[in-house]
Amino acid sequence: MTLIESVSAQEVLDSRGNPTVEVHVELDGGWEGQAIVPSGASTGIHEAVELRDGDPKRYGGKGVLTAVANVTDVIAPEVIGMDALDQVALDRRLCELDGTENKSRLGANAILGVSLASARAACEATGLPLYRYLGGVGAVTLPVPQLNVLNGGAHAQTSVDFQEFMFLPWGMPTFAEALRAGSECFQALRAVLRGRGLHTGQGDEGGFAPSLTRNEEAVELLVEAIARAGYTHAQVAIGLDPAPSALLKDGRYVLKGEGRELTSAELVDLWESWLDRYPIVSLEDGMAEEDWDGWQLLTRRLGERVQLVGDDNFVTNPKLLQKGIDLGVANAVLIKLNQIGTLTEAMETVALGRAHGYNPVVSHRSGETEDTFIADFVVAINGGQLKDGAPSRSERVAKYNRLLRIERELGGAAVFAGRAALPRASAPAATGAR
Ligand code: 2PG
Ligand code: MG
Repeated sequence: MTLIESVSAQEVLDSRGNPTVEVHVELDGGWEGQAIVPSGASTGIHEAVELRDGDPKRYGGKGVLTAVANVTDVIAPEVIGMDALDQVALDRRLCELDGTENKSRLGANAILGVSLASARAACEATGLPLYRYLGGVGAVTLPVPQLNVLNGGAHAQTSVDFQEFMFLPWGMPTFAEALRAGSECFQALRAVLRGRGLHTGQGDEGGFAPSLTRNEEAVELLVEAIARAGYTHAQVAIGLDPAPSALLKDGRYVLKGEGRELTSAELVDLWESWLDRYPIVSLEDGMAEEDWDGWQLLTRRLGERVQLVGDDNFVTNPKLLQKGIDLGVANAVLIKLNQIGTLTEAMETVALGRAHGYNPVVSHRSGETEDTFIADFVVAINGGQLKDGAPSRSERVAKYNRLLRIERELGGAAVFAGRAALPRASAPAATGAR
């Protein structure tokens, strides 16, 4: 009853208006599953390959008809007849069919679409909610949301060099209350920006995208918004993803908006001075993906007092995460399903990280869709943190709303991850100033 009977695909649009892959899987028992693949802008160089047609006459070369054809013509005939309940076997088969290290033959967008749509169909067959199917009876943890409320870098066309400035409502009792706090701080931020005559137009992840003269001003604005909304830093803290891989030129970090350049050591100094003065509890990609020495220095200097999340350097890849573990780099790992390309491999990366004290932070991409798979996924793995953009724009809000429904469904069994999700930042030394 759970054997894959048909696999179809089509080109649909993501939140930036770019094409992406949607896959539909049907089982012989009649159950169906669907998935839409997201797409990044500040992608890591070692990410699994997102196959684009390159035909300048369609969508500026960004069409995905080749990936769609790979699903229907290459993958479908090979996976029809497989049991959708055996996700590991399916994902292994998908990797074999591709045959490359980085999924460049069939495309990670084609492969992930099949992997997730099939998981959904199998889930339908069991009659369980997706988080319960994927995670079992122990899947009860609602994540601390990382709400990206001020967008810069590759996600906005402004003078702000750093990409993401986030609210982390970590000290609230439930997910619903955390989301309320995040949303109230977001509205307060709008008022703070208006009060200063700054733009409240939004960037790719729904956060505001004002032009600022100094990157640090963005953090000041968030701090002001938290106070204006009436929250303490023990309730709502701050997270950053500067995405500096895009800033590194000839060994120096070029802050164009500020007209200055920093060495790796100077960038560590900058983060340290921010940690001393602001309630920052999570720093993702404090260094560029290839600056392993800078990453080591950063981890040595600040790893005891703040969550250091590896994104571009690990790209959800167990091999690269292992390299980071061996080198003593970062202390948490970002999990983006399309960076690696199958559900099974993403779960492997989560398990490897956990075995070495690296907490997972599940993440959306800047190009998102109405697909809410990651909301169920983060509950399934008891992940504890979900980075999903601002509480604004439906492709972001859809995931937050799904989590509200899951929390309600779990009732008394639901556990909000809260401050325990960020153990380093919760240490007395780090919170003393707050
Ligand atoms: C990141 C992501 C998501 P993108 O850098 O963490 O916020 O951005 O999807 O553009 O890679
Ligand atoms: Mg990132």
